[in-house]
Amino acid sequence: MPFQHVKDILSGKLNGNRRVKLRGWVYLKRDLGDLQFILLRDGTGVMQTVARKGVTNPEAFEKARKAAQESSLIIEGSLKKEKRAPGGFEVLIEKIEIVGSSDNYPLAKKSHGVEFLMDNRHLWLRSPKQRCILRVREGVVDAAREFFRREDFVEVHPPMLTSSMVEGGATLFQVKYFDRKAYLTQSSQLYLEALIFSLEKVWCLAPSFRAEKSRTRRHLTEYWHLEAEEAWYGNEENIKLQEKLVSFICNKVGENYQEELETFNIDPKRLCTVKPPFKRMRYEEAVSKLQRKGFNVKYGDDFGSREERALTIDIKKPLFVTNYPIEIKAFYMKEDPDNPGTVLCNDLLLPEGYGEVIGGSERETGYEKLVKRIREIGESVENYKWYLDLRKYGSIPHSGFGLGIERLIMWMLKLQHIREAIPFPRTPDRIYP
Ligand code: NSS
Repeated sequence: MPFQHVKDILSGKLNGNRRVKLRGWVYLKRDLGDLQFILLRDGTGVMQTVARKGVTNPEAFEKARKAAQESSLIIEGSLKKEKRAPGGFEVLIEKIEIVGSSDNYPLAKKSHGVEFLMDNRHLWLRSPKQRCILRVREGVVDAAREFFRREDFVEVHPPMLTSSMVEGGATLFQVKYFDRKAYLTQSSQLYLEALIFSLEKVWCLAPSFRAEKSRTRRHLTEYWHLEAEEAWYGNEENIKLQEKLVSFICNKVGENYQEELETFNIDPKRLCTVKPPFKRMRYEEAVSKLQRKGFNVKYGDDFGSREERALTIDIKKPLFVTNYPIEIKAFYMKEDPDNPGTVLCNDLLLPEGYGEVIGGSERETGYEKLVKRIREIGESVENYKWYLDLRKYGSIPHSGFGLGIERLIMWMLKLQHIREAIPFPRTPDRIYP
């Protein structure tokens, strides 16, 4: 007899009153003496199963009684409608096989401290909420892929081992590369810039690494970076693309992940109503706003989590902050000819205090200007020879951006900390499990 999945049964694909065969793990056990309830979890959902003394054969009843939380089981039985069961169905156990026992499951208690949960992340991932996050995460990536396909972008695969920095030497992870130095990539941007000369519009989803010592709720040392680069796009088209992408992802997840959202008490409308255009604010206006709120910031200071929180705590829509001063932004950003001293860039800040999720810009195309900026930040021009070649052979206007997947998920599900948005988070204090 073939195995069935819980999802197919609960969705009504398989009718009631028939035999079923399931395999999975004991999510919850209720021992009522003559009744042994086992909530069995497989990769797709949770099914109530029950062994009844006097009805279930004694051998199967005994195994059901013994099966502890998180042991793996194969259960055969008859399916029937049961209003009181989660999902409206119940399986009356006839046969049961304990595939793998599980004694003293470390997470059996109802509540645990965060550090304990993180030490047991490999087990914690089995819990209902964590499973929902993982599903939504897949939904985000799925929607992004659909979006880029519709917009005629080509998905590409840049390297993770690199020979130079993109986003500042302070957060570079150095690795030994045989007898040379190499770095873990901070962003695939420079490689995407090379690839647009071949394919025009490209995107990628890849890990980025930042040796950030800051222990905040929104920093990982390894995160998944969704980046796009567009030939012939100016800053304005780049901004429009970003708001369209974020809206598309939110709408798709809002439509297709209602059950998961419900688990987090989130009304799907919150995501379904995200629509362009987003609000915009120039950097200098943001500084004034922060000063009015009592922040000790002045023109030329970069914003951290606190400032971004203050800018977004009262708003319901994402906010673009544009035209940052050239001194505090990356070397590759193009100076705004209409507002010298500022660059054609944007950060996209998520509402309700969540802050930055995207950094984007139009790229500097002038060869000499780029050489000057590379020298100013103390980098060797030799290391960027290949990148500078892009300005020598058929240079064109172009723009791009990078979105932190975990930050988006964090906002979507109102997570308190970024560590829950990724299966195995890496932070300065944690590289286990
Ligand atoms: O540094 S960024 O602002 N921009 C770039 O890396 C550009 N080179 C991207 C591009 O134009 N192709 O990072 C982009 C986003 C940022 O807005 C965050 O959402 C996310 O990457 N990010 C992070 N997420 C989690 N943890 C850390 N440490 C982190 N750093 C950036």
